[in-house]
Amino acid sequence: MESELLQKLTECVELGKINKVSPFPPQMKGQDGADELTKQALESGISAEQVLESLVKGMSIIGDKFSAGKAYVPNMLMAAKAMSSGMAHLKPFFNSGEVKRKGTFVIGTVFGDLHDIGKNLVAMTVEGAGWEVVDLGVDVKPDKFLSAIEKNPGCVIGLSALLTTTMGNMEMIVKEIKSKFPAQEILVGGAPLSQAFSDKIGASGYSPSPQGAVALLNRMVE
Ligand code: B1M
Repeated sequence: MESELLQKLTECVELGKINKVSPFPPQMKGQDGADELTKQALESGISAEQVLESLVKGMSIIGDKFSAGKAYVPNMLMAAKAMSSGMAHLKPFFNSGEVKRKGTFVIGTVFGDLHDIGKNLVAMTVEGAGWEVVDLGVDVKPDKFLSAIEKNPGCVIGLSALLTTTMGNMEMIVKEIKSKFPAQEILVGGAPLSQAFSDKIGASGYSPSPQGAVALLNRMVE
C-alpha cells in the first residue's frame, strides 16, 4: 500500500499530473495528482524524506526521457509543477520550529537559469535548520545579490545553477561579489557543478545536496 502510493506519486511527477482537477495528462483525468497524493502519503505516516525521494525520482525519470528525446520542455514544465504542488505540503516538515536564527542565507538561481526546484529544496532545508532565508528567485543578476548583501550584513550567499551554460554566469556573480565584498562567504551548488569548479571560481564552499549546504553553513557559525 505504502509503496503503491509512493510509486503513484513518482508517476504523477513524471507525467505532470498536478492535482485532481488538472486536465493533463488526459489519460489521468479525474485521478488524484501529486497534490492529493502527497497529502495522503504524509497523513498515512510515510516520512517526509520518503515522499521527497519519490517526487525527486519522478523528476529524474522525466529528465532522462528528455535527454533521450522521448519527452519535451512542456513535459518537464508540467513535471516541475506537479513536484511543486507536492513540495508545498512538505514545507512544514522541513521546519524544525527553532525560533532563534543562526544567521541569514540569501539564495538565488543565477541569471539565465530558470530552474528552481533544487534551489527551493535547499532554501526549505536551510530554513528548517534554523537559518533566516531570503529567496531572490530565479534568473538573478549580480546587482540583486549585491544589494541583498548590503541589506543583510553578515549573510551567506547561495548560488544555484542547473545548466552547464549558466555555470559561467555563476563565476561572473562570484567575481562581482568578491570585487565589492572580498570577505563575503558564498556557497554554490547544482547538478552540473563540482568541488573543482567551486574552487576554480573562488566560492567558499560547494555542496551537491541541501543537507551538505546546511553542514557547511553550520560550520561557518560554530
Ligand atoms: Co531543464 N534541463 N531546461 N527544465 N530540466 C535539465 C537541468 C537537464 C539536465 C535536462 C536534460 O537534458 N536531461 C538540461 C541541462 C543540460 C545541461 O546544461 N547540462 C536542461 C535543459 C537543457 C533545459 C533547457 C535549455 C531546455 C530547452 O529549453 N531546450 C531549458 C533552460 C531554461 C532556462 O533555465 N533558461 C530548461 C527548462 C526547464 C523547465 C523550465 C521546463 C523545467 C524547470 C522548471 C522549474 O525548475 N521550475 C526543467 C526541468 C524540470 C528540468 C529537469 C527535468 C529537472 C530539474 C530538477 O528540478 N531536478 C532537469 C533534468 C534532471 O535534473 N534530471 C533539467 C530535481 C531537483 C531536486 O534537483 O535541481 O539538481 P536539482 O537540485 C538538487 C542539487 O543539484 C542540489 O540540491 C538539490 C536537491 O537535491 N542543489 C544545490 C541545487 N542547487 C543547490 C545550491 C546549493 C547546494 C545544493 O548551495 C547553494
